[in-house]
Amino acid sequence: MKSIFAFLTVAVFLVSCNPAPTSSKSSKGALTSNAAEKVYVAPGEYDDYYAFISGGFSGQLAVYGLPSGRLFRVIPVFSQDPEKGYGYNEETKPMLNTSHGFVPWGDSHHPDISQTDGVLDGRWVFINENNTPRIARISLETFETVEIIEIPNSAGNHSSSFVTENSEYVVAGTRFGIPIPQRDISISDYKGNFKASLSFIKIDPEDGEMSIAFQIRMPGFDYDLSHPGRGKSHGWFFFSMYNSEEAHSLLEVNASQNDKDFIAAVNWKKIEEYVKQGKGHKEKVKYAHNIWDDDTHTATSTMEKEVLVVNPEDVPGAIYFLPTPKSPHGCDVDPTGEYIIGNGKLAAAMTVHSFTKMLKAIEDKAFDGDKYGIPILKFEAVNYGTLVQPGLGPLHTEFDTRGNAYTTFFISSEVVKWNVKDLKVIDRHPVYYSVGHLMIPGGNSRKPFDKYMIAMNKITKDRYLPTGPEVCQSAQLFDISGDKMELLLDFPTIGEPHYAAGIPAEMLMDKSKKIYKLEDNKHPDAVKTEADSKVIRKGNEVHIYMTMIRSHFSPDNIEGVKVGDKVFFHITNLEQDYDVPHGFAMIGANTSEELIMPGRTATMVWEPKEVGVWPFYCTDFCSALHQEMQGYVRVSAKGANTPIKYTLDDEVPGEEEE
Ligand code: K7E
Ligand code: CUA
Repeated sequence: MKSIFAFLTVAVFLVSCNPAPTSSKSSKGALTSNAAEKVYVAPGEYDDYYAFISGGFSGQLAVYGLPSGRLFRVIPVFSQDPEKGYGYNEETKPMLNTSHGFVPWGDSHHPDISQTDGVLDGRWVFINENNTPRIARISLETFETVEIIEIPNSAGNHSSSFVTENSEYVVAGTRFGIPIPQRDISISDYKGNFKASLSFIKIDPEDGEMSIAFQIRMPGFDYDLSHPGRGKSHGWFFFSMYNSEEAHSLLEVNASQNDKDFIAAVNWKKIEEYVKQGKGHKEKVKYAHNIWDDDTHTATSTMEKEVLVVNPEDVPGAIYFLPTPKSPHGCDVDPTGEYIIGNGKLAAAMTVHSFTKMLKAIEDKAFDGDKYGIPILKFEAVNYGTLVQPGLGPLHTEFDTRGNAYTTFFISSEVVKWNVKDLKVIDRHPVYYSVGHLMIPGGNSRKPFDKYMIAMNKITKDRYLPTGPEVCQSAQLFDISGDKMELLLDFPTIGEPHYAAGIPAEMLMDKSKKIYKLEDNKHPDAVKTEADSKVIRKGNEVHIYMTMIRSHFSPDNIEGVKVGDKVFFHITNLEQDYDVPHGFAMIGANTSEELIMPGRTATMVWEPKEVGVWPFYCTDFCSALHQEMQGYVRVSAKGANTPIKYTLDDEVPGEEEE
C-alpha cells in the first residue's frame, strides 16, 4: 500500500500532513472537552463493542474493546503463535497445511462477520490470507480459528473475504494475474495469457463449513477489493480492479495509464442458475481444506482435487464492467444497496454508481464495447454522480444509518464525511497519519451500529513514545454520533491494521465459551483421570498420557526414555473451572510451550538429544503452588536398557485401585 503512493506522498505529504515537531503539540491536543470520559471504561466495567482488527503481516486477528481500545486477545489464524501453541502442537499443525506444504505465516487483511438478513449475526468472523491464498473462519464462541480453506488458481488473495447478506457465500478475488494452470511461460506474455479468479465459497448455514461452489475465470486484471450487494442489490457482488492495462512490470507507472479501470459487477444468483444447468467445467487443482474438530480438539487437513470453473462466456448476462476512474482501491456498497462507491486512488473525484441505473443500462444494452467478451457499461449510464475534490488518495468507505458515508484519504490524511445522496461533503477530520481502512461496527451491512468509527493508520510517526525504527501501528477512535466527527482516542494495534469488523458486545459476550467439558472430550489420546495417566513405548516412540490439575502433573517422574526416541506428551487439563489453563514446557524442545484450556488435550513432540534428567514445568501461573507444578524425564543412552517407569509421589498412578 505504502509504495503505491510513494511518488505522490513525497509531493503532497510535505504540505498536507507532515507536522513540524513544534506544531505537533497543538494537532495532538485538539480534543474537545470530555473525550477522556467518553473512552474511559472503569475498572471491572465492560466495553460496548468488540473490534476485530486484522494483523496484516502478523497473519493474525486481534480483539479489542471499544471505546477503550484495550487489547483482549490475539487470535492466531495464519501464523504460528508460541503464546498459544497454535501451529506448534500436533493438533493445530494441520491448520497451516497448504498445497505448498506447511506454511507457518500469512498476511491477513479483511475480517468480515457473518450476516443474516443483511445484519450481523455474530456467528463467525472470516478473514483472508493474501500471500498463500486462503480464507479462515473463526468461531465467535471460542475465538479460535476453526477452518482454513486454500483458494486454488489464485495469487494475492486480496479482494476477500466478504460475506453476502445471508452468509450464502464468502467471496475471494485475485490480486495478481497468473498463468492458469500454472506453467513455465515468459512473464512478458502476461497480456491475454495471465488470468484471475473470483471464487464463491459456500458457507454451510448450520455449521459454517466452507466449500468452493464455483470460480469465475476473469481477465488478468488486479482485483483489489470487493463488496456484496445488499437489499435491492442482494444477489450481486462488486469487485474493484486496477491494471486494466495488464502491465507486468513497474505497475506503479504502467498500471496507471488508463483514465478508467473497472468495477466488475457479478450477478452470482444468475451464475448459480447457470451452474445448476450444468454450465462450467471441472478443473484439476490441488488445495488444502483444514478443519478443526471441537470434539477431538484436533484439526485435519484434506487435499482437494477439483474446482468448478465458469468462463464469462458460459454465463451471458451475469458479468459487467462499470468504468471507474482511476485505479480504484476500495469498492463499497451503502446500506440500501443502491450506491456503489469506487475509490479511485489516483482520481480527483470519487465515483458513485447507481445500482438502479446499472440495471437499466443492462436492459438498454448501453454498452461501450467489451473486454474479453465482458460488456463494458457506458459510464454515464451507470454513474450516479461524483464527489468532486473530496480529498487526495481515497481508499475506503463505510456508512452510518443516516445516509452518510465516511471515506479515508491516504494522501491528504483525513476522514471525510459526506452525504451519499447529495454528494456533499459534511465534515472532514485529520488523522495521524495516512489512513488506510476505517471501520464502523456493522458499517458494511444493512444495519450499521453508528456510534463509533475507527481509522486504521499506515504511519504513526510522533504519536507515541519512540521504540526504535519500528514504531507501533495505530488506530484512532472517533465519535460519529453528532454532525461533526470527534476524535477520542489513539490506540496501538498489533501488526498492520488493514480492515476490521466490529459488533455490539451484547451480541457475543453471553455465548462466549468458558470451558470444554471433560466428558465431551473425544481426543483419542485424552486421559480423563490421574489413575489413567500412563507411559507406553512403541518402538522408538514413547507416548506419555499426562494429566494436569492444580498444581501437579501426573505422572511427574518418567524414566526409560532414550536418546533417539520421539517422545509424545499427550496432555489433558482436568480442570473444569473458567480461566484455569495450565501450560507445559520441556527443556530443549524444538517447539513452543503448550497452553491447554480446561477440558482440552494437546500434544507436544520432544526428541531428546542428550543423556540426563530433564525438567518440565507449567508455564501459566495457575495457583499459589504454580511454581511447584514441575517434573522430570530421565533420558538414558541410546542402547541402554532402562525400563519405562512413571510415577507421581513415587507411586504408579492408579495402581492402588487394582
Ligand atoms: Cu490495507 Cu484493504 Cu489490504 Cu486498503 S488494504 S488500506
Ligand atoms: Cu499449572 Cu501453573
